[in-house]
Amino acid sequence: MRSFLVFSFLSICGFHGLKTFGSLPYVNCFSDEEAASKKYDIAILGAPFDTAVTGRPGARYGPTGVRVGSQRLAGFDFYTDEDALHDWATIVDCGDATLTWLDNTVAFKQLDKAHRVISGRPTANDTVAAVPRILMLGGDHSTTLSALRSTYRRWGQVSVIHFDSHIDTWNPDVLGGDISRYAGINHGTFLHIAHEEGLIRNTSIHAGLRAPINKRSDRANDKRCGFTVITARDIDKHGIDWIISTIKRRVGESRVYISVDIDVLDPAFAPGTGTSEPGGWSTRELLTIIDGLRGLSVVGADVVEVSPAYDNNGETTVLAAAQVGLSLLSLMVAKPVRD
Ligand SMILES: *[C@@H]1O[C@H](CO)[C@@H](O)[C@H](O)[C@H]1NC(C)=O
Ligand SMILES: *[C@@H]1O[C@H](CO)[C@@H](O)[C@H](O)[C@H]1NC(C)=O
Ligand SMILES: [Mn+2]
Repeated sequence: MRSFLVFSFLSICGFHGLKTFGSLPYVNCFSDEEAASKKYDIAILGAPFDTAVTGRPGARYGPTGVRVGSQRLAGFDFYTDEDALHDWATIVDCGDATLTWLDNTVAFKQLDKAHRVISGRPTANDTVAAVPRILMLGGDHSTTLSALRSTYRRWGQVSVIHFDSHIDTWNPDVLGGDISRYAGINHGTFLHIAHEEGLIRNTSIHAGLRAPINKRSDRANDKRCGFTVITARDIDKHGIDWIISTIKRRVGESRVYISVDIDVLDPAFAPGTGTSEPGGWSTRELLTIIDGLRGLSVVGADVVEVSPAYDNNGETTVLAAAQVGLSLLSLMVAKPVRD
C-alpha cells in the first residue's frame, strides 16, 4: 500500500524518470513497431537546430530547456478547471528529431521526414482524431517551415497565427539570399518561403511585432505573403480582448497553425533567446491571449527560439515556454479536428 502511494504520487509530479515534456510518456515515434502499439493523438517533437540564425545561436538546446521548464506542469488548470495532459487525447513525447548541425539542407530534409512520419501514424482515439497533431519544441524559427510542410500535406493550407517580435517573411533577396541560395533559407525568411510553397493562407496574422524592418518594401511583401499585423503596443491602445477578437476574425473558420517565437515576450520575461527586442508582452498577457483562442481548429503548433544559455538562474524563459506549450496543447485538446 505504501509503495503504491509513493508511486502514484510520483507519477503526477515531474521529478522522476527521464525528462519528457510535462512528464508525458516517451514513445519512439520513429519506430514502426513501437508506434503501432503505443498510439497517440498529439505528439511533442523536439527540433534541436540553430544553424539558420541571424543573431545569437543556442536554440538547439531549446527542446531540452523547455522539458526542464515543464517539470511541474501537472493537474487541473486554475482557469479552465481542465487537465489537458490527461483528457481524451493521448499525448506523448517523441523526443528529438535527429538533425545534422553541419548542413542545413540535409537537416531540413531530416526534419521534414520526422514531421511526415510522426503525423502519419494511426491515432489512439480514432473516433475523435484521424491525424496526430504535433507540438514542436524548437529550435530556431526556420524549423517551422518543416512543420508547415507537414500540416499542408495532412490538412491543406493553414492560417498562421505568428507570435513574434519580427516579421519572418523577409524575402531571401533581402536576408541571406544575396550570398547563396543555401543562406536564403533562415529564421527570418521561412514564412516567405512557406508562402512561395503555397503552404499558408492569405488569412494569416502576426501578433506582438515591434522589431525594425530592413526596407519599407518589407511591409508590402509581408502583406503579399498573406499577413496582417498586431503590434506589441496595440495591447496598450486596444487591450487584450481586441487582440483575441482580431486574431479570431482574421483566421475565421480556417485551420490554424500557431507558432510562438519566445522573443514575442519582453526580454525581462524571456532573456533566453537569440534576437531579443525590448518592449514586448508579459508572460501573463501572452498566456491570456493564447487561452483566448479556444475554439479555433489548431492543427499544429510550436514554441521556438528558446536558447537556455542566455536564461537566468530562475529559468524564467524555459518556464514561460513550457507554460506556453501547455496552453497550445490545451487548445488542441479543446477542439478536436477531423480530417
Ligand atoms: C475518445 O474520446 C471520446 C471523447 O472525449 C471519449 O468519450 C472516449 O472515451 C475516448 N476513447 C478512448 C479510447 O480513449
Ligand atoms: C485571399 O485570396 C483569395 C483568392 O485566392 C481572395 O478571394 C481573398 O479576398 C483573399 N483574402 C484576403 C484576406 O486577402
Ligand atoms: Mn521568429
